[in-house]
Amino acid sequence: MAHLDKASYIHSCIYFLDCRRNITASDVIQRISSPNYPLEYTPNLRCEWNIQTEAGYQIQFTIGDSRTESCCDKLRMYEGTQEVGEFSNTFGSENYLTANTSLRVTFTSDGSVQYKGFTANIIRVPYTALPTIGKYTLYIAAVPKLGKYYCNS
Ligand SMILES: [Ca+2]
Repeated sequence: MAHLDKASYIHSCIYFLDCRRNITASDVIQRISSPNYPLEYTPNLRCEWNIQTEAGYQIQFTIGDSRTESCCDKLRMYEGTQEVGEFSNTFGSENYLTANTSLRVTFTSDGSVQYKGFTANIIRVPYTALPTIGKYTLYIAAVPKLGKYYCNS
């Protein structure tokens, strides 16, 4: 991966289109990962997974053994327009439960330095109301630290 000629760039453009997927979370675990995992992903990736489940369920997203270039290659998670997680460098074993029925996951890489990337398991779980204190609903945030609570206002 040290040297890229024009042909390699053309190939990565094709890959760019191939790594967008729609997933319906079910009772069976589904696994997603960066292209080639656990071998090096390719440069210039713009991958996206749109995960849905039906009403009455939440999506459980569990990240496995992962490594990316800390500055420039990132796994991000969104609920609607709100970013709920961002990971790079060495990570894994994070567990995120959505507040709603959809989750968008992106993986992006820049033009140089690749590692093995990320892997994650997806399953749906029956919806459980989040705990509340007064008018605040508690969310368990995926970042920056597991087990830390943030309140919406
Ligand atoms: Ca990179």
